[in-house]
Parts: sequence; C-alpha cells; structure tokens
Amino acid sequence: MIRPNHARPLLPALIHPVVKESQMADDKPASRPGSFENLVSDYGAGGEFHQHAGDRDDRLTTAQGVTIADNQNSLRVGRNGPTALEDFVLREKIFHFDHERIPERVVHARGFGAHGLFECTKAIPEITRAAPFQKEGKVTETFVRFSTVAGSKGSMDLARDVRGFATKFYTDEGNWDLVGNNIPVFFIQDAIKFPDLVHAVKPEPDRGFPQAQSAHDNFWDFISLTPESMHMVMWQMSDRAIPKSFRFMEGFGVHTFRFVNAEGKSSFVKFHWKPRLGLQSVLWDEALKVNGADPDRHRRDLWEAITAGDFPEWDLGLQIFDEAFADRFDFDVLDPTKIIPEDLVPLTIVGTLTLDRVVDNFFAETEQVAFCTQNVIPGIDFTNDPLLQGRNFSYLDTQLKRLGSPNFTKLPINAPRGCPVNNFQQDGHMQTANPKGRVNYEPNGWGKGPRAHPLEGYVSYAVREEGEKRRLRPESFADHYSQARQFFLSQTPVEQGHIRDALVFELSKCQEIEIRARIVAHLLNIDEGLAEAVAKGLGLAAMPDPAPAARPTRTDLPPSDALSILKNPPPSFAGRTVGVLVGDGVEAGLLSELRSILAAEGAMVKLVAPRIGGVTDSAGALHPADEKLGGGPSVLFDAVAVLPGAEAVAIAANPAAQDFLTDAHAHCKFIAHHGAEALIDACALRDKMDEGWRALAGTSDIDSFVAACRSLRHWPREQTLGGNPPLVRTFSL
Ligand code: HDE
Repeated sequence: MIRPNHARPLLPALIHPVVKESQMADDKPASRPGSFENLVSDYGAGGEFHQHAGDRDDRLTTAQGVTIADNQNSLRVGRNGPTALEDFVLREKIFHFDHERIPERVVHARGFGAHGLFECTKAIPEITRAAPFQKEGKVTETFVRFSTVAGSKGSMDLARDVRGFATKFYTDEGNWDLVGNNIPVFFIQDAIKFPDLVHAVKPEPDRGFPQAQSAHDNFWDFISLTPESMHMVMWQMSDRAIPKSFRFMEGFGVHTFRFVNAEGKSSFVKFHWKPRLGLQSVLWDEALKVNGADPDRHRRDLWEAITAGDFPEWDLGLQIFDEAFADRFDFDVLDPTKIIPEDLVPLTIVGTLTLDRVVDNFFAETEQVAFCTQNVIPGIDFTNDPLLQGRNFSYLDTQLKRLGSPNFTKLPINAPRGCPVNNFQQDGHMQTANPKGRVNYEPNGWGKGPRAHPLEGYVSYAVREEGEKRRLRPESFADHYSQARQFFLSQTPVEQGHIRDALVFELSKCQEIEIRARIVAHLLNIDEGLAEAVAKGLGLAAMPDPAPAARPTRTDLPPSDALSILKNPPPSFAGRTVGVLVGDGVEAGLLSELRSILAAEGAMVKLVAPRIGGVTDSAGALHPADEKLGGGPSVLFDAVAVLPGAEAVAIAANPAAQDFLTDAHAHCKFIAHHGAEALIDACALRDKMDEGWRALAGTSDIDSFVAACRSLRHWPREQTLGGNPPLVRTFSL
C-alpha cells in the first residue's frame, strides 16, 4: 500500500547506532524478529550511518517489491571476503543505475520545462476550428520547454545561441506541439542541410571542442558557404542570442502554417509569443561571467520566479494572411529564412500563456517530453515549407531513438489529457496500455472498438499539387541579403554595435583568415559600414570583394521597430532584481524603504553581504543574506545598490566588492549608493559617475532610482567605456 505523504523530520526517528566490533557475529540468522535494537549486531564496526523505516515511513524495496533490510552493505562472505553474486539487492540497484541515462537530444539537449495554461482571449472560429481558439476564456493545459541548441545537456545557459521555445498544448482534440525558437527565421531553407549545420556548430569531431559555441572555424566555414543563413546570422549575432532569461524572450513558430476553419476554408498563419515582461538581454561580457557565476542561470530564474508565484506570461500573436497576400509579398512565405514584418501583417493577439507550475521531476517531465512538429490537431495544418516537411519526419524518429520505444506517447508528460486515446496500436517495448479482449483490428465484425469519424476527425487541407519531381530550390528563395539588411537597419546604434562586436568576437576565434574574409564578403552585401567595422575589428589586411549574390540586395525595405529589443522596452521594472551590497550597520530605514518601493514595482531585492548569515542593520535587526559577497556578482542582477554601512572600509578593500561595482558600471547598470565613497574610490569610479548613478538619502531618491531602472540600462555610458563606440549611422550599399 502506498502511504500518503506526511511531514517528515529532517532525520527520521530511527537512526541506527553503529555497534562495536566485539558485538559482530559472522553467522546471524536470516530473519530476525524483535526490535531494531536486537539487530544491531548484524552490522560491522565500519561506522556507517543507517536510517530505518519507522511506523509511518515507506519501506525501501527492490523493484520487485521486496523490503530491503540494509541499504549500506553488500552481501559479503566473511568480514573481508568477496561479495556474493547472489546479492540481488546490490545487482538490481547497480543494474538500474547503469541504465539511468537516455541519449540526450541531438540538438536542444540543454533545456528546462514548466507547466502552464493557455487562455483564449479572442475566439477565432471563423479562421480555424482548432480547439484552443474556439471560445473566449477557454483554458488549455500546456507544457513548455525552453532550450539552447548547440550545447550538451550539461552546458551553460548563457551560450550565444538560439533558444528553443517548444509548447505542447493538451487540447480537447489531441496534442498540438508548437515547436518554435526565440528567433523567427532559421539558418537553412531545406531540411536536407540540417545535419551539416548541426555537425558544423557542434564540437569539432577530431578534438571534441568547443562546447556550446559557434565561435570556431567549422561553424563559420559552413556559414560562409551558405548565403541563405545570412539573415539568421544577423539575429544570432544580436543580443537576441543572449537573453537575460527565458521570461524576457519572444517565441516564434518560424514556418508559415495553415489554419483551416469548420467550412474547410484555409488561411496562412505565423505564430508569435510576446513576453508580458518585455524583451531583455545581457551584454556579452555579462554572459561570459554569468556562465561562471551561475551556469544554471536561466533555469534557476524560471524556477525561482514560478515558485515565488511570479508567473511569467506570454501573449500569443498571430499573423494571419491569405494566398493573395502571399502572392504579392516580396518574399516566399514558405521560405523559413524570411519574416513577414509586423508592419505589413500586424499581430492579432488571441490568448495568453501563463507558466504557473514547476515540474515535480526533471527527468520524467523536462527530459522525457517529446515534441513533434507532426502533432497537429483539426484546424491546424502544414505548408510546403521544405524545412517544416523535413522536421515532420525528424521529430518522431528522434523520439524513438531517445525514449527507446514507440510507446513514448504513453508517458504522462506526452499523453493527451483533454481527450481519450483509442486505437489498435499494441505491444512494443514498455507497453502499458494494451486493450482487453479479442478485437485488435478494424474493420471488425464484433461490433467493438473505436471507429474513424469523417466529420470530426483530422482532415488534411486539400491543396492542389502538381509539378515535376526534382531537387530544386525555387527562385523565390534566392534573395539572401535584403532581410538581413532590414534587420540590421532596424536596430538602435547600440544594438548595431553589439552585432559588430559579436561578429568580431566570433570570427576572432576562427583560425583561418580565409573564413573571416568570406564572412566579411557576405557582410558587404548587407551593410558596407558593418562590413568595414568588422574588417577593422579583425584587422583584416585587405577588404574582400562582396560575395556573389544570386539576387542583388534590396535597399528599399523599411526598418521595422518590432525587430529591435531596445525599441521595445519593458512596461516597468517588474520581474527584475536589484542586488544590494550591504554591510553591518546598514541604515535600517533606507533598506526597508528600498525593499518596499521595489516590492510595489513588482521587483525583488537580493542581499549580498560579507557573510551569508547576514548583517545587522542600524536598528539592530538581522537581515540574512541571499548571497555571500563573491558568490553573488553584480552580473546576476538588473541593477545594484551599494549600502555598506559601518563596514564601508572593509568592503572597499574586498576585491569581490570592487568587481561587483566595477562590473555594474561597465555593464551600464543603474547604481544606487549610500555611504559607499570608499568603494567608489577603490574602483576609481568617482569621476565616471553619470546619470545612471543615484545617491540615496531618502524616499524620493529611491523613487527616482526605481523609475530610472525601468529603462534597464544607462546606455549612454557605453560610449564612455573605452570599447568600440556604437555604430551611429546607417549605411548604404
Ligand atoms: Fe528542431 N529538432 N529541427 N528546429 N527543434 C529537435 O527533436 C530538426 C528546427 C526545435 O524542447 C530534435 O526532440 C530538423 C527549427 C526545438 O524537446 C530533432 C530541423 C526550429 C527543439 C530536431 C530542425 C526548431 C528541437 C532534437 C530542420 C524552430 C527542442 C530533439 C529541418 C522552428 C524541443 C528532439 C524540446 C529539437 C530536428 C529545425 C526548434 C532532432 C531536422 C527551424 C525548440 O528532431
């Protein structure tokens, strides 16, 4: 019988004392009635620690349900003798352990999932008959897994990479998986190139490195010979590829999909997730440091936000358009390296996704969740995007490899929840749902079993297809540069500078000069100024000729504000965190005002102190620290406050405190300070204090600090830091 959970003390009631060697006997009877105390002589004098089940504890058993008597010692012949092969308790335990790992995902191995709800806020039955969109207020259960692409399961969260944003909707009409990314385009146009792309970005096969990085020769060699990737490269080199956390990034279905309504009328659709908290990214130097300070940053952030009840939300926006728009659009809507600017087809917001529950078990849920692009429901259909068509094969195939059985659909995280599952699929590894009775086929004359339903079942949209069977890339896919240029020109000068710096960084890690030059040759087709700046940053000896282009770059595409992060600032400082460096004697009133004003804003405070036990404020109250100084660098926070109190001098001499402040300044963060002159001087920052620095004396100063924090960073400072200045002009070809 499974006992209901009950609160347990940290150590269970029965902790067995270890017996003296003199009490030990070699030949004890196999079963021993009586109290635990009578049994202690079974154990040797090795001093190991035993925990025994009390009346209210579950008993430890083998997988066969046999209660285990001793979980510390294997069965040995004699005191120092060999281990007996018959020890099934040992063998079963080790056998299972040996098989704990399943193959990690070939891409998107590192991920983190959470449960949520999707609520329809605008019904669109006239556009699609898909269940989640039929009625305002309709709620559909979801599971979302965010991921990086290139790194292994144990790689760090802040790699420069695309982020996966995969959502499983457990709808009333079956599971629908929207397996998207945080970037709306992709590197390649045809699925047949995917293995090459992934081989190129993953660790190089001879040396097995670099891990979770695109900054190496193989990746850029491949890219330099794949002009269709140029649009995606602009996004990947932008700050989109180093998001602050999952909560502050967009999601995109990437491909054009089809919606079909109850009358069988079809529309095209592109899916966009818009984070309610706005977009936010880190700086590259921050990413490098966060990877060291907290390699689990993104998963920890999501876990902490959800467990604190600060549930992240995304609005689902749709770009809905018809064949007529597709025909007059400048690019092919089936080409996954192109976007449709929101200015051309604005988003219709139809619902909100709220992530409100962390997983109970990482392996069972996050690891075993199996997304498949082929999982669609009535009302949603595919298009002929050749990347999507290839994905429809790949995902089912990979789940079989990874989860080991076609019965992965029976795992609770993958099983439909909103509707019954009835079919004649049977057997296979780990089958748990074979039907009872004689009938396992259809049609059958027994009058039993599920039957197809032509009216309510899934019907593919009847597209008329014709043409020669050939391997060809249509001309409508041939423009590889125009939207890359449009993306670049849509960025603020600060963001353009980051793209330049990212390209210089990545290419500086390529040892082949030829590869660097080939990329600059492509950049010349995007923006001459960018190409020149990158060539200069690399110290390229001579400017290459522009790469041959199948189509000349269009210079008439208007910039689109929706493509920039900084042109879409967050509505408030909510969801963000201020790291407060405190020492003993910190002024009590100031700290409590800071806490309450930030709480009213929906933001959090984390205290960083010389000792994790905390500090005592000027009124004698103890404040436990969240991080010990050195363990909580300022890169982990959105803004900082330095309130060293009576420990100002000691803190000023502490290198970790100096890094805390120097980095906060270098990363353009807003900095509040009180009594921190010694530290400011130790960091030689007195002359550099700008508008982003706020001296705190009273409540009004705190108000103005928090108001400033809403813009997240004091960008003008970036120009004063001695690095590369932002690109302040837009360039023509
Ligand atoms: Fe994936 N992709 N992909 N992909 N993908 C996988 O499926 C694949 C592509 C995406 O959190 C794999 O279960 C091919 C685009 C996400 O579990 C695999 C092609 C987009 C996830 C696979 C693409 C994505 C994956 C590996 C080119 C954005 C993680 C493990 C034709 C729209 C899902 C797995 C999760 C995972 C194949 C391109 C998104 C091998 C062949 C474009 C978010 O099946």
